Amino acid sequence: MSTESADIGLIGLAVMGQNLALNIADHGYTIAVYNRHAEKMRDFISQSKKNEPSSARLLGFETLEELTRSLKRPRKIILLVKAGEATDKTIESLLPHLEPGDIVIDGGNAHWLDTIRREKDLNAKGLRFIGSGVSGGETGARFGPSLMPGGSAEAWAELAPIWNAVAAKVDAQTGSPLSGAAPGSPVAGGVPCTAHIGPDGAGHYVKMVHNGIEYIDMQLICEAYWLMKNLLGLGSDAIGKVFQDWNQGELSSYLIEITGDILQQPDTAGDGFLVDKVLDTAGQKGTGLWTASSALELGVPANAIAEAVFARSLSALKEERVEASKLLQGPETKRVEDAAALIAAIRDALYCSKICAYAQGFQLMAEAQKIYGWNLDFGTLAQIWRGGCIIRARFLQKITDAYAIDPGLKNLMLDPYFRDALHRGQSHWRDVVALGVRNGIPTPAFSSALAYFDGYRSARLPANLLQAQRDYFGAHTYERTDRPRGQFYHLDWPAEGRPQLQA
Ligand code: NBP
Repeated sequence: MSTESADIGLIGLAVMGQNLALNIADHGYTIAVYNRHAEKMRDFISQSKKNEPSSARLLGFETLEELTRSLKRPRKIILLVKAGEATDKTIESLLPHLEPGDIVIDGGNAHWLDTIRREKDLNAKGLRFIGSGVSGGETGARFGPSLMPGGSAEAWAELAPIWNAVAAKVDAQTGSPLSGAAPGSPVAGGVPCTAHIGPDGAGHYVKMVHNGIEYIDMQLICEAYWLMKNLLGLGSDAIGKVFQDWNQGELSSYLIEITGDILQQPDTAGDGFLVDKVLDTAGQKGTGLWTASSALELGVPANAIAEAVFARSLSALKEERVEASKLLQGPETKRVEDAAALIAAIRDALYCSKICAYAQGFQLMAEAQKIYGWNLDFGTLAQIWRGGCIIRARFLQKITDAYAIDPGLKNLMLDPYFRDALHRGQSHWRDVVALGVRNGIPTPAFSSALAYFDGYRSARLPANLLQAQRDYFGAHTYERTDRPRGQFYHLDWPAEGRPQLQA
């Protein structure tokens, strides 16, 4: 094997690594691959030789020394290993084989603070580091993911040609996703769904928020399904058709599309539809939790995103819920007669809640960038989520448009398009939440998004009483509405001037 012949290297040949390697090879780059357990690498290379036209550009290596020797300089090496300790261990074992200027690219779902630490450590050794979010699961990795790289601008400049080539593409005018003529065939033209997000951990932070939004998007869809099932008594296939229909309009998105498919999938192992047999418990990995806890730490009211994480936690209490269902009573669920009207109302509730969810995600990124010194381009972020990733949706173009009109937009809900949508949909949204409450059907995401909307549009909230309580028991002081901001008062509670209680 000639040395320095490969354009890029990749470590970690599980589902993501294999698919991204094939995608890179499809785009004309020679890629050197390695896996800790070499058998996986050998299987991958031999399978690819049978099935993949671009397999000649895949070079497999059994040692890191051979892998790094095969790479053009400065070396570019992608890590797609299990996030966390495995990433540190892999970097550790790679270090002896690298030299100043080389670039390590972590495509795993790393915590942004780990990425900041790793970049610092590698920079101190003269190496460069890019933490790149990769979204779209295995199909995205194979045929065009959304890629969110964070790191120095000059390291990004070296990676950009490959990242631009392999990323999903969207139409420059409409923002609609473009696809190749055949699976795996590179897409000509279009705007790549990648851009330099910012320094150090910016890419992984943005990927984390993307995943947090994915959580709430999925939960909102589940609540819409559950309301139709319980209030209208519709079968899964009929609800699937509603989602298919919604996918033609402003709710059009990958998640709505696959929901239509999922709901209409017959059970191949029995009667009826598969979804009705799937156990109602959902797990959660790190990124949803990280998004919610980052919001708590930064004091950003991302309550709907957090609710989506809690909804999964509640679903996981299956045995407890089954027991509780025998002991705790709620109202009887009453069927709604006018199916068309309720479906239209649920659609509006879903759209309004989605606007709030995205507003929260973007608020969170806006706050984080102040802490970490990033300068995020929110319109571009929405653009690179338009293709390749799980939350891709027509709606995202409206977010890009909103930030094009006003780059300093404080909250997405204030943009004229979204404001109008909220005004048009809110009556239905309130009806749907009220129906859920009256019938004992939990709608935590719809309800918390509505509470966010109502809270954000309230010039006055009851926090006056709350602050007075804090001053009463903890001398935390308060400001007054009739004096300038920044002047703090304390009362020695219970105080003079209080009406005397009658004996
Ligand atoms: P996994 O997250 O399941 O990781 C498996 C890979 O990590 C294997 O190649 C394994 O090698 C390697 N690995 C482990 Br585990 N410990 C290692 C160590 N100490 N040193 C070297 N290699 C080690 O794979 P994945 O699902 O393909 O995901 C890869 C990354 O991409 C993860 O960070 C994930 O969070 C992220 N991601 C995944 C998705 C998705 O849809 N799956 C989407 C977006 C991002 P072995 O074969 O020798 O055990």
